[in-house]
Amino acid sequence: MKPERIIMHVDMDAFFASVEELCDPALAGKPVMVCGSRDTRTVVAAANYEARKYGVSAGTPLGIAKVKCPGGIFIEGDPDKYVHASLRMNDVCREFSPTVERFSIDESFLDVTGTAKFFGGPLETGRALKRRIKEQFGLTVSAGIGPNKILAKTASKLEKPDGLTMLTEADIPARFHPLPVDKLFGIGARTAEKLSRLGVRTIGDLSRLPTEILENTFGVVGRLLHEAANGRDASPVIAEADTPPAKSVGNSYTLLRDSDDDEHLLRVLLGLSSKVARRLRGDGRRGQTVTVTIRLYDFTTFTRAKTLAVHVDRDKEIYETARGLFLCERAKSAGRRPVRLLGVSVSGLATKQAGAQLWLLEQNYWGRYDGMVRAADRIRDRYGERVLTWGRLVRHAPAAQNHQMLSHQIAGLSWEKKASTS
Ligand code: DCP
Ligand code: CA
Repeated sequence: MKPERIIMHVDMDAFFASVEELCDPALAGKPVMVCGSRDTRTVVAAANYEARKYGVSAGTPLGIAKVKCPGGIFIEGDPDKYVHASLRMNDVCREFSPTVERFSIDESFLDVTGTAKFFGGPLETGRALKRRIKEQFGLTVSAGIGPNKILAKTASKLEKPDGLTMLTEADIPARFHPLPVDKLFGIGARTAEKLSRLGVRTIGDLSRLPTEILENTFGVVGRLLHEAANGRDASPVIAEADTPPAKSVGNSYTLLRDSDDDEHLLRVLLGLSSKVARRLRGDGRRGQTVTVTIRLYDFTTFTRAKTLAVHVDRDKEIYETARGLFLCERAKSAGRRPVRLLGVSVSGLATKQAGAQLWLLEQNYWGRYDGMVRAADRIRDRYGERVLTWGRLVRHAPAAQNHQMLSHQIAGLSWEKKASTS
């Protein structure tokens, strides 16, 4: 018989807001909310626990948050910084098990069945991981431990923030079943609403509902719901190395305001091309087909693709191709109508070796450029994405608006930070 699994779920507390507090110690103890651009399309993305006392949470519209928490500090989010912090946290998780699945920007599952004994048992492993993250980065996380993903994820929520909770099968009747059904991993608002029409309030109510009723209402998902409500889940933790390689690598960006300014749109395209190129290089892959997506203000969407003669992973080649496709589309169907979203992706992927037939010939031409790109990638790996970028993007960045760029290094996490000089 297989030994019972030991699964840990790690969830950063008030993630974006906590990273901001790390950047600026003056924020400690104050209500902090991270949001999108100050003037458009914005809701609170993360509220620290101090701000939550005023009734603000993720998804609260900015206007309402300002009324509920008038003395609060509102910070424009900086996704690159959070991704950087997230990757560093995941590196720490991998010190505790080789089987780590990144589940979202601030959540990971670890299968510690084989490794927990080295740390003195499941709870000791959780304590050691929390201590390591706290000491190295100054951030708190909540960890949940259980025999499967469902119980581990439920456990991590029970004592937030800075929690460490274990749910075993024996805890199911007293600690799992009394929870509201929408706390069950995988139940969204619509399923919760359908369940409430069936008279289901708690996870226990769901576990007692005959499977036939669930299957009639939810189809095949019905059986899974029944299993989940009984604390059973056989799904494995899938380590990144076990995930089949993606067929394409892409990034898209919704503009803060719709724009018909092609110069501005091309700068966005350059930023996206650089990101995609960097991800390809990070994966040791190159791609042959570049695709550009243009979504207009009214959600009409155009995609155009071009397949190149060789596989590429350089910012320059991807951007030049994306630029050609973009300008061609602007001259035709997309006209000069305002754009809402731009995307760049590269497909037709091959490993660098397979895609490098022209490698020797190319080396003479690209040698110094590639050396520079490799050095830049290493610097970004260490200090975050924003420390180095194209001059063209810097000149037009919000930095021009009374901001100076400061390089920050806080307890092992380093990045560049905007500081208002006005
Ligand atoms: N996030 C977002 N928009 C949302 C919800 C979340 O941009 N509607 C971002 C900000 C969060 C991060 O994702 O910091 C992680 O989401 P969580 O739901 O885990 O929330 P927090 O980490 O902020 O808080 P908690 O301590 O409850 O986990
Ligand atoms: Ca979180």
